[in-house]
Amino acid sequence: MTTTPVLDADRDAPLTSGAPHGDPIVAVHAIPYSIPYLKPLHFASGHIEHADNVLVQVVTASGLVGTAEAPPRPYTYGETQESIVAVIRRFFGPQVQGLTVHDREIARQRMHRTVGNPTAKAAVDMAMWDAAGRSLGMSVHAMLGGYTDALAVSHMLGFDAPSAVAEEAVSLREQLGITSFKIKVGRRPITDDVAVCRAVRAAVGEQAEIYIDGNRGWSAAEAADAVRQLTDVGLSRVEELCPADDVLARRHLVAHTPVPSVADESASTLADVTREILAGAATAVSIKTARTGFTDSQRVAHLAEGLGVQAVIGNQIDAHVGTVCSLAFGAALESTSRSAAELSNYLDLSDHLLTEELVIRDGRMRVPTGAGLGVEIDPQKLARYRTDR
Ligand code: MUC
Ligand code: MG
Repeated sequence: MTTTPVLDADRDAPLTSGAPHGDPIVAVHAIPYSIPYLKPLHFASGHIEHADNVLVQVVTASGLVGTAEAPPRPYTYGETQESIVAVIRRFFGPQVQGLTVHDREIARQRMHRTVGNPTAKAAVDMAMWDAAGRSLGMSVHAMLGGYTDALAVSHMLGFDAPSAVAEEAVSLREQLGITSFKIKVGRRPITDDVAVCRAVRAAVGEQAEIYIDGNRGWSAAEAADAVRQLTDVGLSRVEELCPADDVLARRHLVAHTPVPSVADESASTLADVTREILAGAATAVSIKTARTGFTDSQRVAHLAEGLGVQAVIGNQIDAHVGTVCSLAFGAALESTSRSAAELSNYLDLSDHLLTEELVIRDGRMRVPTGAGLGVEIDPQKLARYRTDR
């Protein structure tokens, strides 16, 4: 018989770890599900047509359930839906069982002995926070700092023809009041993307915020050319225009770009954020709760504040539960609530797992006020979309 290599999970755990005195975690479920997108999103590093996510549920002895979700992004982190399910079932679930939902630092320390797997770790972490909030009758948003009750929303616009992207932006502004747009770029020739940016600016007017994300699609030289051509479009920032591997050229590009350069996939850990910022390879950072959970997103936000760089709430092409996590975190801190947060791409999904719709009104999303994340999973919807039965 083979034994599951759960690592030596208890070796460094403090003697005071919550269980057995509290309400120990007795199970961690990793449930794969699939919901089609009405409108697929195409970008330089990949495309997405289904939310093939993993719903993670942490269950305690008293029956408390905390929920979060992990979105597989193989082109960004190397994770797949299958790998997320496997690593949670085999490593992370057993490592947190026996802890209470308040033992998040111990859970972090145990999970971090396995390298990589950021969205799997983050989902376990956030499910523990959700359960912790429910056990205290408090919202996660309040536990994280509770700075403001709503965030301005920014929408990511994927690859398409200039007129189609411009129409999408106008319809989001007219229907939901959204006035901040991230345009996906990184195609060749660069003039295709320049034309899209110009069309969106002409359609949404001077007051709207526009910024671009290249998902590493260009070389540093192409990126410099594009930034020059886009001067009159009035970008508020640029993100991952070229690979972090272009070390010196990227540093040169960032130094000569007149707006903040956001590190996204080049800075998915605390160490990466520190290195990218101190190397001059980025001058702002994207925080995605989907990859750093709440526990490490707090660390990234505080690090960014200490380094004096802007922290923006990014979107891992999150479905509904993931969006609520980004919202709860972004609105909890003063630093992350300054900029519009990328919260709205769930709109392109054909359905969701929640009992209630998420709402964007006047370009803003209000944080749910209930305990934990303040949203509930509809069991019938989950039964319909889960792919493991
Ligand atoms: C983004 O901001 O880059 C696309 C790839 C990824 O890892 O996240 C999305 C959005
Ligand atoms: Mg990005």
